[in-house]
Amino acid sequence: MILTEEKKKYLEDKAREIRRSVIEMLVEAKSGHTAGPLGMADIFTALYFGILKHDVKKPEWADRDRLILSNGHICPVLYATLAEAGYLEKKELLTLRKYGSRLQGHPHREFFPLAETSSGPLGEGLAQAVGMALADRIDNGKNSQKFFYCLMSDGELEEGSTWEAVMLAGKEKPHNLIAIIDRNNIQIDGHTEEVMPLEPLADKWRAFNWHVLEIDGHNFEEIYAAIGQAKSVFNRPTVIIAHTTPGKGVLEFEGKYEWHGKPPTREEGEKALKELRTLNGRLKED
Ligand SMILES: Cc1ncc(C[n+]2csc(CCOP(=O)(O)OP(=O)(O)O)c2C)c(N)n1
Ligand SMILES: [Mg+2]
Repeated sequence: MILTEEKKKYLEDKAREIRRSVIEMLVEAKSGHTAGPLGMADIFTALYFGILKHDVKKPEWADRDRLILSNGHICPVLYATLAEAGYLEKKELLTLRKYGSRLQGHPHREFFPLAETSSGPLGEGLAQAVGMALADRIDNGKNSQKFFYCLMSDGELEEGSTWEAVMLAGKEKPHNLIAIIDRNNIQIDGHTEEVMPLEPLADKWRAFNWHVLEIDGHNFEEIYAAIGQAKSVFNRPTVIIAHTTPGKGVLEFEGKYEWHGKPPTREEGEKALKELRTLNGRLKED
């Protein structure tokens, strides 16, 4: 996977569009989460526009890579990315959280099969991903062509069930499992290190026999390099601790846990959309 300057600019533009969609959806829904979706937009962009093996014409392709979203509340970024990639019409995004919409506030696989799992209750996704990777080992053995990416948050590392899954994967060592943690240091009502300290986080995963990488989750070069490294390790699962800024891209929202579960008002949204036109220093005309 090579990241050229041209591809980097392409990803930056996509990420900006995705952030804009997230804002528009949340304003329209009048409820939902702002910090996590904006903070993870670069990683979702890199995954869907450069890393994941997927095909918009064959969403159910058996050999597609699987993205398991454990922290379901950040699903606006999943929906916006899928729309950007052509899986759904952008206008459908504006039905987020509306009665009868398949775009629920937490993904529901029964209504929306593009989500590989239903999520919302935290601390479950890694166990599901480990199970999927081990089932794939039974089905395909060494011939497996796919990777399982589990996206999870730092807040849900405060759940005991997560560590059971970490322990099982440390034992069974599915090499095609890659966990990516949104290490944004916030959870619902405070900073993780105040609510329930997680550090030394990398050491904890290492102690459970995982291959551990730490990156800046807004740097496409680092995201690409980490995934490349993860794929080249054949005897263990990898965790990528991605340091991110919650609310990334809109100064007013950045770094504040208060934006964990609150949507922008229409006024705040309009201001944010203007600001996002100039993200990465390159003006984008509406
Ligand atoms: C099992 C469970 N307990 C509690 C909640 C309520 N809850 C929703 S989001 C959240 C905060 C989790 O922290 P994190 O995912 O890191 O938040 P973010 O960084 O996205 O703001 C909590 C406690 C939940 N969804 N599931
Ligand atoms: Mg968090």
